[in-house]
Amino acid sequence: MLRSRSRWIAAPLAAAALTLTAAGYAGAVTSPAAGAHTAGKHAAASAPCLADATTLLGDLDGDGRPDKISNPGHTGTKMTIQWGTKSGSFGSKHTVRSLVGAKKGEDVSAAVADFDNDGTLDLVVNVVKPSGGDDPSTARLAEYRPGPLARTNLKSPGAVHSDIGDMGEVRQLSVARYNDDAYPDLAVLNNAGDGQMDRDVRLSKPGGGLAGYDREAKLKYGEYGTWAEPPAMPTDGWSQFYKTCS
Ligand SMILES: [Ca+2]
Ligand SMILES: [Ca+2]
Repeated sequence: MLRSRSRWIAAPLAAAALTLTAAGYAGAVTSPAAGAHTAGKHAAASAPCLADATTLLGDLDGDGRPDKISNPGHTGTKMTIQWGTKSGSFGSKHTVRSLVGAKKGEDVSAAVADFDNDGTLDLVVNVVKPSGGDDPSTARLAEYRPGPLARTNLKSPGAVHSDIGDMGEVRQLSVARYNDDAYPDLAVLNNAGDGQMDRDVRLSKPGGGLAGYDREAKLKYGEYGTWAEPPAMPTDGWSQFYKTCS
């Protein structure tokens, strides 16, 4: 509890720091309870912003420095991360696929946003080996990982199982804005088997974080299609929640 409370306190400070530093580097601002938890060396980060439509700059590992998250095509399947450096530049590209330890033949889908709106970006990740047949595979790994995430493997001590990969084969993940609150929602392109492809959704919970499967939400915001004509996935999720970097 202490950890989450201190992060809630840190968020407004991060927002204030953004207005003070045009460069968006808030290294001097530290959490008031920084010494109380393991993130003591971490500074509060500035708010995430969009470098372009498929590139988000925001703190993913909690060191207070913006990291570069690239999501070509908004599909979540080719996402890369470059860690922010002390000088304000970015390190080499790492694929999410390699960071989460995907094996040969497995497909990885990921979505990054501040799903709980605490100022640090979070990750939803699904790893599945496609069945290649009529019956869809289920996920080997499907997790919601609240940031900060470990640089080496994107793990989070607060990770919880996500049910996105329990009933079908996740093909794509995308951030969306379905219900009108401050928290990002998730769109899931799901291979349901036998030629069926649907768009499932996971809505934000009151107070943040993602709820589980909800039939009513799927009927309201989802869509049913086929392998030949899959439902469209949202591509404006990030721009609904993040401004263009100044
Ligand atoms: Ca960082
Ligand atoms: Ca967060």
